[in-house]
Amino acid sequence: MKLYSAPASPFGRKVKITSYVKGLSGQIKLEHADTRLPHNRELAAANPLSKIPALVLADGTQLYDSKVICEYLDSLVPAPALFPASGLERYKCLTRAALADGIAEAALLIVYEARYRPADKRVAEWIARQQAKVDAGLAALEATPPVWTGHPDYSHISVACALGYLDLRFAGAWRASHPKLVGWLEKFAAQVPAFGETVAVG
Ligand SMILES: N[C@@H](CCC(=O)N[C@@H](CS)C(=O)NCC(=O)O)C(=O)O
Repeated sequence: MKLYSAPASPFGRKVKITSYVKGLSGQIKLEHADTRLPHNRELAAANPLSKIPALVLADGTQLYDSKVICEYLDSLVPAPALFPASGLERYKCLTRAALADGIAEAALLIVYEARYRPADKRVAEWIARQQAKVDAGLAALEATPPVWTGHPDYSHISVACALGYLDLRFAGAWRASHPKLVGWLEKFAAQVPAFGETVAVG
């Protein structure tokens, strides 16, 4: 399997951590994909949306986005199960993961506003709108942090990667006002070495 990703991607990091937790990292060849290139043909061949992460299987099957890839990897090996199989527990897990992805997506849009739009064309109201989503998402997680059972599930991996992205791109400013989440992330990092092994720098 080939995984198109980049070190800073919070969504690619979800897939990498999932592959470690499932014992599948040795079966995945990492392909660095530069999403800043206007025409990255190799990435476009793996995902017509030219987004990372994208997984290409041995038979050429393309899988994206991060949730689909994580669920696929989870299906390959029975334990540890990262997605509750059914019932409300499954949908609570998926919703928490969607909240975490939403935080990462809003943060990414703020980063892209600065990266792709000239300073005089940036829209402060748009940035504030995305920041409000990040803040509200963090507030919801701080109010009811994920219960830590000692075993990560898919939503835990998603929350950790969203927080990791805020550390990377916003100098961890979230930490001062979210003490419960800080404590939760410390426990996660201690139990899931792949989190530390996938930290991006710069
Ligand atoms: N919902 C997607 C989001 C993927 C995403 O937005 N990835 C970013 C990098 S972190 C990307 O590829 N951006 C390039 C672009 O939007 O052109 C997922 O979960 O995989």
